[in-house]
Amino acid sequence: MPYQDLREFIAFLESKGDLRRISAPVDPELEITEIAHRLLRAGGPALLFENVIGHDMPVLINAFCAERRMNWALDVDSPDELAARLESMIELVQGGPPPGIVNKLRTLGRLVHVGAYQPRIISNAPCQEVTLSDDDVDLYRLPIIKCWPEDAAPYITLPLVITKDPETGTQNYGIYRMQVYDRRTTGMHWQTHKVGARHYRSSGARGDGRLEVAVALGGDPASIWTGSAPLPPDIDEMVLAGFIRDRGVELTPAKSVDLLVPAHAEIVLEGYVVPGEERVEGPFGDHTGYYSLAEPYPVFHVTTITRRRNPIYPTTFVGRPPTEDYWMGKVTERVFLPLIKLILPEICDINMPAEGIFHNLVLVSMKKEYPGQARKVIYGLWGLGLLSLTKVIVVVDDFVDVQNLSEVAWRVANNINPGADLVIADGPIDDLDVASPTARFGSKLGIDATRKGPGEGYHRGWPPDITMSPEIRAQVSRRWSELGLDDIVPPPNS
Ligand SMILES: [Mn+2]
Repeated sequence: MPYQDLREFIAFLESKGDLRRISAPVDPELEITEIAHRLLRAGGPALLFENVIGHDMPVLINAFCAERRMNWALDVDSPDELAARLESMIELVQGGPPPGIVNKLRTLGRLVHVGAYQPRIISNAPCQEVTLSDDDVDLYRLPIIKCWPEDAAPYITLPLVITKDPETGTQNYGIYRMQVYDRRTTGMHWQTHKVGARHYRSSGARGDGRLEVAVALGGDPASIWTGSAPLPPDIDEMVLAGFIRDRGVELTPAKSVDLLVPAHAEIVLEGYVVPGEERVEGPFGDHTGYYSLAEPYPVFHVTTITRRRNPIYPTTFVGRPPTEDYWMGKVTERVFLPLIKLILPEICDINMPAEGIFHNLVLVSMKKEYPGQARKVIYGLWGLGLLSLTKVIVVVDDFVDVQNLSEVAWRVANNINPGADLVIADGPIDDLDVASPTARFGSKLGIDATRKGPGEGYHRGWPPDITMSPEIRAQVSRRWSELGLDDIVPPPNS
């Protein structure tokens, strides 16, 4: 059975010895970050702070910042399992016809409608055991942490922000940070290219006033993760969560807004944003490792809070990579690879190393069959969903292990002829990019580090890799013990 809620996941982590309860008093301002950061760097357990100064609500942090905990969260041995399940489902849905690009895109669309994974609507939801409205709404009663010294305020950092497309009625779930302005208002940092921001823009375009928003804190771990995943706009995060869990997620109607919210969340904030109303948001210590500077963003007005009787407040912090979002994003990289291959089938593997915080550096291996194909991959990725924000794309041949940064550096440094192998282009860039003089628009670099052939103007004959002949390797293995070197290099197969 999949985890019903956050507390079942906490209990599981505890049973694995991978969660530590801390009963000493801790300050939600900076102190929790410093403690959690030290544990993160040490590869330590998830933390449940039970005695947060000024609050009676426990704080969960570091729940996802290890490969093992991400795997447990999604109930897999490795994210490749999920990728394989997704791949076989794609094949199933795709059926017989030759998979042209249009068919492939339809496949993606059809995945949305797989009934077994659709959310189920329930009443009497745990997330609504207590309802607070009007003057009882007070965000300062939540143990919201201030992550870094220059942060403008405390931030809600692990919210599942729920909005509905004003045109189609489809709900979207995204994780966007929320700066607390006062008891009943926060910032809503949905970045330009995120679906929440699209809903906000189209509600403004229609001029019909408020866009209703609900924010779920806590819930089952698969739902939390899917909120962080860059799904195409019309793919429902809760269907993906249902697919991962092999069981539909339970939702319930919110109390004061026309939205469905995860029934097993710990806390739900209900309210609205007004098109055109913006307020300075930031600075915030971001996952770039820099503070993102103050900029205007929409304002979220909280009108109602529902919660469990004894809720747990989940949070995270980001900073110089790797921080927790790296492990959440690594799963995204693995799970989305089959979807990327639907569009660019020559791609073998992808690595988004921690240092590149996803969109700054993407390493790709590909099977090159014709001249210029690496550029096709570069341009293709720059046209594909949120990968369009990628600043640097490095393409290597299929036999290069892109998960091995040393090998990639070696191949790239050797293989490129910079005058011929670099592509510089302009396009949309991430809101958080610090280098471009213009926000959200800037330049990108593609590096073709594949072997070149005559079709690409290279006529010298690409040199072979150096490897020892198999006969000699076998012979030396057989004779290894005789050489008396076992104490330095153990004999093969020992
Ligand atoms: Mn979405």
